[in-house]
Amino acid sequence: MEERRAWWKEAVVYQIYPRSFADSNGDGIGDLNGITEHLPYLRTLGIDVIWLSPVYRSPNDDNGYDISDYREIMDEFGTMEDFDRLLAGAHELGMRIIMDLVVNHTSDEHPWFVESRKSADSAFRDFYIWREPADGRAPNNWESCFSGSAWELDEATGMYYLHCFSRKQPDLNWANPEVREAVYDMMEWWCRKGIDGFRMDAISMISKDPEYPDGISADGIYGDMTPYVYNRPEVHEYLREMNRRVLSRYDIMTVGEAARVKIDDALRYANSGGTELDMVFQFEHVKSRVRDRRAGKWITYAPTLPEVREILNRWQTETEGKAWNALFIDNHDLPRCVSRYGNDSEKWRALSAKMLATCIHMMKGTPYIYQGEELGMTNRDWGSIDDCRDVEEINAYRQYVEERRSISSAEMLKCFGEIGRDNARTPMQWNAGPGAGFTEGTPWIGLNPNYTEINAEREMADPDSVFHYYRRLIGLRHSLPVVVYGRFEALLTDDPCVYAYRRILDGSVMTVACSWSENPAACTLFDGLEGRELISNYGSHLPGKLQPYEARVILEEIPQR
Ligand code: TEU
Ligand code: CA
Repeated sequence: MEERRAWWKEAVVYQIYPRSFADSNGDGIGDLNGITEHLPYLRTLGIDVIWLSPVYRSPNDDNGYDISDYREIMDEFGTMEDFDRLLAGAHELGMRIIMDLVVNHTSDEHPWFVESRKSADSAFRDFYIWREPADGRAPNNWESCFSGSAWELDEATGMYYLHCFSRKQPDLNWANPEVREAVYDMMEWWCRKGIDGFRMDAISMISKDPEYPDGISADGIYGDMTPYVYNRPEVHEYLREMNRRVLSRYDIMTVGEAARVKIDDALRYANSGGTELDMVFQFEHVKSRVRDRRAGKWITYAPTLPEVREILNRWQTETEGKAWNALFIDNHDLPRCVSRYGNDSEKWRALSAKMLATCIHMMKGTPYIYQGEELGMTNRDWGSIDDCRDVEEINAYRQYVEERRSISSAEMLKCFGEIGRDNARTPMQWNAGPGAGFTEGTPWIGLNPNYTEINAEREMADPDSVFHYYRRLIGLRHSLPVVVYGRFEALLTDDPCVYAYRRILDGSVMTVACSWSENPAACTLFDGLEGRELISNYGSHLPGKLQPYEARVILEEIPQR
């Protein structure tokens, strides 16, 4: 089936976590002017769209994902004038900017909530989700994503409010049409400013089961809210309404963060009729199915090639012609991909980072690069809880190490080193100078000490670097329609080491093979294959096998009758 063309299908997106990207004034915190200064870097890389993690006014309980004013810029990040300059600067260089839309919840310091909590008959009471206590306790057993109960008792009225994330992130009540109108107004305000789209935070969670039933409990204390919070049927109604009211009236792109989404639901969210969103992030391939029960999600297990491949192949194949994919293995909530799926030792880091990039970027969908991924930035060690900054990590440490004592401090810190969100939030490594070129002051979160070796300045000067490899991958997507629109066909689906697939468009057949192994792996796909090598992380090849972490892409042009 012929795929309908769209600019956002042809684009490569780069995610910026502003707090950790570039500090222009020496206070140790990244800011908008820091981003503006580095726009030429992003232009050189070749990206088309910047996704800005939240820059709105926020008390920063969750680094901007707790918003107290949707129409102001966070003081530490600069001013609205700085934002306007950033937007204009990006547009001048041919890049677009999409904003993070965080509307599952606000900050408890947002005026809506300040009013809402004052009394049970406040005009804003129904903007949030309030319930009476049940037998003197929380209304149900739901556990928040950030540990502890998802309900917080509020003194003023003796009632509980729901917070799926931290207690400073009360959930908005989407069943209330006034809430929806207020959100659409705000979105419209940003669209009129000229922004180019939205990444929608936790959008699969905006509707809740009005019965608020207890969830199944694994630890006998808290219960799982998943069936009552995620991907409920009303979400699609709300999104169709949002689409009619706002999205369809602007030339923008939208991507929903759809935690726990299955393909069936994604086919609705990202339907090719365009009645909801353009695409969604699904998380099956980055979430581990293994749990050891001592500390909730906190484990050190890394997913294997067969697990990741089964999931991604299924998403590629079952969405074909029906919905568009978002391609990613890194973001601000995940460990660094080279540490988790590749090999971050000195010997293999660059090779395995390039291999993973090839694997993801040659698939069908819109690729997202998370800042520093293009340098092969790695996880770091977390020596002490005092080094950690993430509210999720800090709450989990309190619950499992200090209160329940179900895991030791050392083991928990090891888990943080494997899957903690702070790994993604260490400052961007610009150069080998003090502060890694990120700041002239003291960074708000400790640098990864390897910045003296791994940094943008060094990689830009080295044609063989991870950075230049990403630049070339992006270039291929921009120049070859088969990379964007070609049909996906899985190959070698039982191979223990090699991830292989084909992309096919008219007479173009692109064959991709990536070895996830640090040992040579048998592979005869390329033997006798006539065609042009588009990219590889090795300068020469061996017949019958792939070298450690080797990635190779060959394009055959078959004459059409
Ligand atoms: O994440 C929401 C989400 O779906 C969670 O799965 C989250 O990824 C997980 O708890 C982290 O380990 C979004 C944002 O991406 C995240 O940064 C915010 O903290 C969260 O919403 C609340 O706004
Ligand atoms: Ca700053």
